[in-house]
Amino acid sequence: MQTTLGIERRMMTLDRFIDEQERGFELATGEFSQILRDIVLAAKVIHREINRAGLTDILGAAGGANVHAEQVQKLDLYANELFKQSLETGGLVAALVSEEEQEPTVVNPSGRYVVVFDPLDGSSNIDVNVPVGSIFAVYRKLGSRFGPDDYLRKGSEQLAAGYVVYGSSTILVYSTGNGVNGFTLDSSIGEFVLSHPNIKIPAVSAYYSFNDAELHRFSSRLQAYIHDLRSRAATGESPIKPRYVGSLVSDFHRNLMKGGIFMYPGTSKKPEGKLRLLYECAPMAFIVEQAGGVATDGVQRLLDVRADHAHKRIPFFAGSPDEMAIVERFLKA
Ligand code: AHM
Ligand code: MG
Repeated sequence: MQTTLGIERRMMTLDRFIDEQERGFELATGEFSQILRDIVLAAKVIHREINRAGLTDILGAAGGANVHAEQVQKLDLYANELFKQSLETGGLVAALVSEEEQEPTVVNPSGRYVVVFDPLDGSSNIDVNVPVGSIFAVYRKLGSRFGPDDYLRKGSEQLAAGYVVYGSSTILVYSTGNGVNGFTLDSSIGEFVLSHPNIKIPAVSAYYSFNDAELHRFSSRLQAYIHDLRSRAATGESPIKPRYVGSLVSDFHRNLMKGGIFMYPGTSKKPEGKLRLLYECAPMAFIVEQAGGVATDGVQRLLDVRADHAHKRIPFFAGSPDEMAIVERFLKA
C-alpha cells in the first residue's frame, strides 16, 4: 500500500520479518533469528563480491590471476569463508556442514543449532553470467555433544531452509515451516525487502528442466515420461517448455515461481545422481513442499530420506503437484 507521497506504507525488511516470525517460535530466545541474520550477512557480502567480479575479475572468479597479477581465491571458496566467518562470529551454532569441506566444522560446543550450506552453487556458471546461488538449512542439535547424528537427519527435521539467487536481482527465499517468502535485496539501502510474500508454486507447469545430454542414461521409465512430456508440449496439450541453465538455484527458482518440474535423476553412470542431499536437495524439497509442491528421489518423499554421510548424493525431482504426479506414475509403471 502507498501513501500520498508514494512511499511504501509497510516496508517489510527481512530483519523486521524475522523478528515478527520469531515471536512464538523456538521459545523466542533470539538465537535462531540471529543465525538467520548471520546467514543473510554472508549472502549480502557474496552478492557484493559477485557483482564486483565484472570483466576484470573473471579470471579471479575462476581462480586465476586478477588484473594486478594477484592470485585470487575461487569465488566458491571465498563464499565458504564468508558463511563460516559470519556464523563463527555469531557464535551461536554448534557446527557447520559445507559442500566445500570434507568434515563438519565445530563452532561452539554448547550451541543449539547446526547449519548446513552450499555457499555458492553452480559456480562454474559465474564467468558466463548465469545466476548462481547459496543454499542453506538449519537443524536443532539433538544431544548435549555435537556428533554425526546432529546432521545425518531427515530433511523433514529442518527448522528452516532457504536459498539466495544472485540474478538480475538478488533474492532470498526461505521458510521456517510456515509458508515461503521471498525478499529482494535493495542494495541502495543494504536491506532485503519482502517482495514475494507467501509463495505458492503454480499448479500448471510452465517449464521442465533436466540435463538433456544425460537422457540416454536415464531409466527406460523416465525416458518414457520425457517422451510423454515432449509430446504433450508439442501438441499443446500441456503448456510446458524446456528450460535448463545448469544452476540449481536458478532452475529451481524459475520453476517455483512459474510452475514446473526440475529433475536431476540417477543415471546408468551415476545411479545416485549428482546433487547432494543435505545442503542442496533437502532445503529445496522443504521449500517446494511449503509452497504447495512435491519433491521426491523418484521413489519416496525426499524429506523422509536420512543422509548417511554429509555429502550423500540423491536423485532429485521437484515441482508442481500435477506434473510430479505424472512423473511418479511413469516411474512406478
Ligand atoms: P556444483 O555443486 O558443483 O556447483 O554442481 C551443482 C550444479 C547444480 O547447480 C546444477 O543443477 C547441476 O550442477 C548441473 O549439473 P549438469 O551440468 O550435470 O547438468
Ligand atoms: Mg553445489
